[in-house]
Amino acid sequence: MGYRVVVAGATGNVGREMLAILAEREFPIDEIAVVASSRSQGNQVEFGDTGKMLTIKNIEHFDPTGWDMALFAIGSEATKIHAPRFAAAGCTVIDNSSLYRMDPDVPLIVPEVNPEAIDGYAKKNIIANPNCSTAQMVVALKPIHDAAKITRVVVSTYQSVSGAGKAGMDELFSQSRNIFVGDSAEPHKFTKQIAFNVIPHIDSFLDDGFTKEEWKMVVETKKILDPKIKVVATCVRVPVFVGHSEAITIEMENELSATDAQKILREAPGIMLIDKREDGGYITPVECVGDFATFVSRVREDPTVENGLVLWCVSDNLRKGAALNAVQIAELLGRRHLKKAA
Ligand code: 2RA
Repeated sequence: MGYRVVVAGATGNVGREMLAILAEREFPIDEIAVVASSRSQGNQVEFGDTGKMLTIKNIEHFDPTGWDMALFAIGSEATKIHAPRFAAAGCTVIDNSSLYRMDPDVPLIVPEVNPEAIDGYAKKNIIANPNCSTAQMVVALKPIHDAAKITRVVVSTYQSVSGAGKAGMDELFSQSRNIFVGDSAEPHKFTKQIAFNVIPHIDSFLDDGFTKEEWKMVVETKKILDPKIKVVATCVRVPVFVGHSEAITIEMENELSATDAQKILREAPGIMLIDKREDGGYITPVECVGDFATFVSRVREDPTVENGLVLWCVSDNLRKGAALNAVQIAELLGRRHLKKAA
């Protein structure tokens, strides 16, 4: 016996990946519904590569009563309207927007890091999925924190345009083509030219000069991993279609050699260590696309502090950073609470 599952926002980058991953991981499903705004009503999407076509229903008119869980990838505005409605009808919402992430009554979950926190989900019947850049970073930090107690993290991100949705991907493609043929590279989605460029700005600016994306990395890491860890982030958009990269500098209370860190990371859940210390012996974003793992490379000791490490972390932002993590939360919810599947 399986679950009755809803995917909300099935036409977007993340919604499509949610369907693909539910199918790939053979999530136990008795019935699946896909919902989106009225604009997409009646369109069809494929359930992963199964050949099964699903017709999109209008979320406004969808009655969630009797459905077990809903994976939401519809943005904060629509989530504000529909998540409480689904949750009140008994359909547990796993939400990819930022709306509920810092709500004390909503668990913010990365299953490799804080699975036990899901036990508080019933307060609102909503579970939050973290921001993509946080998700992969905390997977990499968790085993190091367990071994040597991380005190401070300095992270610089190299985030792909797919994090900004299909419009971001379209802009990188069309600008690159236009530049080759001598046409205009006028930015629309991003604030500056993204093709053959990098932009040190993701999400809106806050009063202290940081961006909201940078703030999310700070507060979400504290909520998921440890409120005592200090984090400072610089988030940068790069001309890569899929796959976020991060250069992470870590300070720890206790000593941990690079060799011991490599050993620990090699065994850690969700991590694939590719660290050969030779030409090409590391992972780049194009190699992580479509993969489930968070890749870690270039682990080395930081000689400028007493107990420090530096590493490179790459992951498919549409997967571990969004859809995969949401499906892993659904699996965890099934294992710990909604135990109806065989
Ligand atoms: C980005 N973090 O990459 C966002 C997506 N959630 O823009």
